[in-house]
Amino acid sequence: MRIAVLSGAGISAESGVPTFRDDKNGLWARFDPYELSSTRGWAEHPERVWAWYLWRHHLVQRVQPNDGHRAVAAWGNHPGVTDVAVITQNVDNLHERAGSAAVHHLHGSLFEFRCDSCGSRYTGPLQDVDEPTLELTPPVCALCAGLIRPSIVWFGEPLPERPWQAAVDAVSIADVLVVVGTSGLVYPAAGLPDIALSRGAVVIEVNPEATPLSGTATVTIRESASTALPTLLERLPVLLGG
Ligand code: BV8
Repeated sequence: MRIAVLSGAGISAESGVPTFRDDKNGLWARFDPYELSSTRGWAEHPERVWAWYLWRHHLVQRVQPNDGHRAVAAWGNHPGVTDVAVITQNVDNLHERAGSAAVHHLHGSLFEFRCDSCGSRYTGPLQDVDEPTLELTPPVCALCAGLIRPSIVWFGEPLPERPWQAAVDAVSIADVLVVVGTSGLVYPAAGLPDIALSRGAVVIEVNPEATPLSGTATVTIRESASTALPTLLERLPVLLGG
């Protein structure tokens, strides 16, 4: 059985990583996250955007993967499972730290940085933030003096070709697609389950809340990721009415 997983911020919520909309951290609560993670937000307030990402970079390093991430990483050893492809909208590295090998980051990563002008990868020093700071000056590129930015896909930016194609390929051959912890509002990622459904693959949604996918998913499990995922494969026969 080939499994594909599409995860969103909800799978990391139980690790203590605020979801995209629910980050009530005082400093940025008054800013619209869609504004902060957009090309316009970066153009207008690079110091504010840089400080927000560095704070999130700091937070993720101090939390651990949870039972949901670990369950997904263990599915590759499950009898009958021949392949597990992890597609994530998240910019944290918790799937990797839980042991998942092939993780396709559709929206980039908090741990990769590049020059906003010449695109060259940045591996230089970062300010170490222990407290949330509202503004920090981004480093400058040694090659062209452009601003260093996180290698994250902002609203209005195209998704990176390789992870996107890998995601489309994975949902095009999967027998089961598990969609976990995403509100299913952000495109083109939110269109991936439709590809699986159009082929007759089983699509299982794991989310305590209803989403636009709930009406079309084969099975909807109203549970948290760390509750549902560890026993999901064992429950498949019952879930699918076998
Ligand atoms: C693009 C990085 C084109 C930033 C993010 C139609 C087609 C194509 C594009 C569009 C379209 N319509 C509109 C667009 C534009 C836009 C878009 O989709 N807008 C939305 C708002 C309508 N899309 C784009 O701009 C994309 N680019 O299309 O480019 C293009 C082509 C060529 C040339 C130029 C341009 C780029 C989108 C990527 C944006 N970047 N992330 C960052 O993270 O800082 S998206 C960001 O928001 C997250 O990654 C996440 O994917 C999304 C939503 O965040 P959250 O709500 O926090 O998380 P999530 O949605 O996952 O919801 C949490 C869920 O978890 C909830 O349902 C909750 O119930 C559940 N949950 C909570 N706890 C648990 C749980 N579940 C399980 N267990 C729990 N314990």
